[in-house]
Amino acid sequence: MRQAIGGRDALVVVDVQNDFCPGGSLAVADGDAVVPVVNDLARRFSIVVLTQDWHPAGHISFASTHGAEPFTAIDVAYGSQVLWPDHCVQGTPGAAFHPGLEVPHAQAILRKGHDAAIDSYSGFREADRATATGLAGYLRERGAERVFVCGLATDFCVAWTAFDAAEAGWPVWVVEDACRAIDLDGSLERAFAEFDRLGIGRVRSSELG
Ligand code: VGL
Ligand code: ZN
Repeated sequence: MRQAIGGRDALVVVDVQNDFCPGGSLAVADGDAVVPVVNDLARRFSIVVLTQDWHPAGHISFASTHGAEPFTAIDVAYGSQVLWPDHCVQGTPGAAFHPGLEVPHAQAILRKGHDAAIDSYSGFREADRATATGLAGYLRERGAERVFVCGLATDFCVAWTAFDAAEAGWPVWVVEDACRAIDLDGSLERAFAEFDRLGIGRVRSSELG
């Protein structure tokens, strides 16, 4: 369905970082394909925020921290934690935005997952589901009335960011062609089911403008 984008619409661009693109340590298949789509999409929004996965070395979400295999899961204080290859370590090239990302008018960069003991897929709330990142307050103060989410990966950080935006009360859309998924053990299907349950819309970038 076509939708007009206006000054009170916010775009949250999630984790378009080298480690999630081909050649990166947690590469999402075809992850870099979102870059031109995101660049073009972001030009239609005046409120634009980038999130950046930003872990200290030895982060709780790294398999290496636990001497475990990547893509397995363990129980931690806040529940189940999927263990990933080391990725997006603060200040490393893998944590940098993809060099082709061109969103110079983005006003805020929200770094998440910076606490060694708590992961944060969501741009709004850490994985303990209690620690706020401040993004909701930021968007509220900017006057955002709808939230559009895109980036990497559809079924983890994009999904959790969309879930929390919806829970905070915003109408939310995921811009599907501006996302790519990891798809680990049915995670994409579960994310889509949750989008439906929470009333999160799915839209293509060509429908927005
Ligand atoms: C992400 C796994 C671990 C993401 C971040 O950006 O989707 N996935 N950290
Ligand atoms: Zn991460």
